[in-house]
Amino acid sequence: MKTLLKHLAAACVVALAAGPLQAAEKLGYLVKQPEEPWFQTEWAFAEKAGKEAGFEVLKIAVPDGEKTLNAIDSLAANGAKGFVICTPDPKLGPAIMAKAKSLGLKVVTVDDQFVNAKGQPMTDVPLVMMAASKVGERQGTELYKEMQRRKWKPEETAAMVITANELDTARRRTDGAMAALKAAGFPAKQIFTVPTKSNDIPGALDAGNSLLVQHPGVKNWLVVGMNDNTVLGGVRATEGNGFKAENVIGIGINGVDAVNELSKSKATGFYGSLLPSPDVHGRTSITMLHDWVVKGQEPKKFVEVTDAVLITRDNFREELKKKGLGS
Ligand code: FCA
Repeated sequence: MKTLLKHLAAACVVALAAGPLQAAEKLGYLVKQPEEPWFQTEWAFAEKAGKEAGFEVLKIAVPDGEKTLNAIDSLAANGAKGFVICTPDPKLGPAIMAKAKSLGLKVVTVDDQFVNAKGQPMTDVPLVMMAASKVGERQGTELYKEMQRRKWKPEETAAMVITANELDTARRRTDGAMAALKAAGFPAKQIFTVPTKSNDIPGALDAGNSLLVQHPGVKNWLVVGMNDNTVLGGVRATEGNGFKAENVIGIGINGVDAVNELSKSKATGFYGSLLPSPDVHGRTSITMLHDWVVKGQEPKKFVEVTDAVLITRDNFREELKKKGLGS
């Protein structure tokens, strides 16, 4: 009898120990703009990583601060131990961290870095992001190259730069593009900036329109912005103001958000896009979080994802496929 009880007790201990290990870990993945293929790609690759390693990814759209804080509550109520987030507003950083801490959730940021009340980057929170300045510089270099290929005269050409300077990654990209244009020899006085009110096509279209009316007499336009939608908005503005595709060169950033445009039967002023690695962002950020939650392995504070490839109408299907992003 005694031995039987001993065995039973031992079995209970084993079952108890095994219990929590059997339940698949739940981790959140919160993104500010789920309508962008960029974020859909991050989600898809985070889910893939989850399937492979046996955890569940709870995908939540967080377009504003209220939805973000509610999402964190509901993650905790559902037993999640942490989340990856691309915040709708970097200034929400302290509120997000306070809430996560109070609920015992771990946080990894992706793409957009949190800032504190003084506007300084919260470098203590792990971050996975693209090499923003480098990608921006590449955008400027490629624009200049294409302009030369078309034999445009610099004095007949201007650059429309649609900015979103409150977002650090955006500011670094457009600053990088302007620096590269100037370094290549593009006249600084023909580079014009305009801020966008929202990081989408309608916002950038408005910004582009207001810039164009201020600079009549320009024959050719280069269009710079922090991502594909911003550049698409700028290109739409040139179209609305009577510019033909051959007089406009727009190069976006994200790549996956440019597929519809590059698939159009006729070329537009949107010449191409720099495609970084949304797949790597999704997989790396969620894996760092998972290792932290499950193995107690502290993530690196900063992971920069480099290398971007220029996709155009000529090569986009092939290049997307190479990265496992083709349809
Ligand atoms: C920011 C932009 C996105 C994407 C991401 C990497 O969050 O808004 O479009 O470029 O950085």
